[in-house]
Amino acid sequence: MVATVTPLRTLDAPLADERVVALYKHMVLARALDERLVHLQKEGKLASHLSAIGEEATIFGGIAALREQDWVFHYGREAGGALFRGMPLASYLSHVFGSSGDGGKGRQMPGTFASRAARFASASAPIGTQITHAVGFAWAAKLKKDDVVALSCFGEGATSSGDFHTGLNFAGVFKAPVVFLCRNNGWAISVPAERQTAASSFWLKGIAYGVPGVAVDGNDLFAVHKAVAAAVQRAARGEGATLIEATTSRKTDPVARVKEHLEARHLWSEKDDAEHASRVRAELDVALALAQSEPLPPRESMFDDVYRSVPWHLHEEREELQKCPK
Ligand SMILES: Cc1ncc(C[n+]2csc(CCOP(=O)(O)OP(=O)(O)O)c2C)c(N)n1
Repeated sequence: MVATVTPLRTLDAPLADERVVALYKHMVLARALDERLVHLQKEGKLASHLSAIGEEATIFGGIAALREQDWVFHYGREAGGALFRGMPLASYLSHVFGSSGDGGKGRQMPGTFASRAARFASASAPIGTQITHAVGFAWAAKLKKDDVVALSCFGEGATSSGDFHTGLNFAGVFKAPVVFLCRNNGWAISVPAERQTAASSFWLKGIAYGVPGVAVDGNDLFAVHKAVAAAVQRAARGEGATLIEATTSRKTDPVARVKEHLEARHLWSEKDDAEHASRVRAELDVALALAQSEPLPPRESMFDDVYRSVPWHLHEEREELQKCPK
């Protein structure tokens, strides 16, 4: 578990008071939500859960640096950032439990949600696919002359995928307005970062593609924000993509660091913290109970949305399914 608190390195460039307080409140919500979902997964009530515990500074710093019109191509750990950008908690939880309230009709792996409200594109389970998705989206926006930047979030393990190379090469050649945010937490399940590459770091992998690389302390909310905001501005000016490597370490709690920072700015107190924590607990109690009591989508809905006119053999299968006991 995360424990130590070390000072942030970018106190010289803080965000506006209300913005940091709002970010902190959402980081606390994300942490509490993660802790609850990890427990539910261990109890067998959830198929899987991609937790962001200890990695909130990279996720929130990156996502908060976007402009309203920008889109996120996420990995699955960025749910807290989606809530911060306006995805309703109820929609996220319906997705997680695959219930009838889920916009994806319960078909996607928990965590691979989409949200138009938050401008989050649907994620896919294969590692790295959100890199090429983001580049294609950004390239299309450029062709249409839309002022939109795509943020692609992935772990260092994804840099060994074919999509990483294809995506960075294309973005480099065509100057697609995309920001690659690589969260280096040292591990891809059981594979250590040094087995992903013989290079000395991940940020420098951009250089060969003509994509500048930036290294940042991934446990520092403001440092990540600053790096991503600069990359977004660069992309929006038509100068192309940036690869940011944000190194996270579970030894430094990014949420506690922001709390300490807020206290130093006299924007937050222990009393505020206790009150916020109890509000979050109550909100999660209600939302989790509601999501778990929702019915599942009707079984026969699995035949919907794929074909404009459903072929005869799927009609037959649907009828057969309906005759089976539920
Ligand atoms: C193409 C592909 N290979 C393997 C997997 C299995 N898998 C799921 S998560 C994961 C590790 C990803 O590590 P990283 O990209 O570093 O992100 P992290 O989970 O550490 O945040 C792997 C190998 C997968 N989903 N897709």
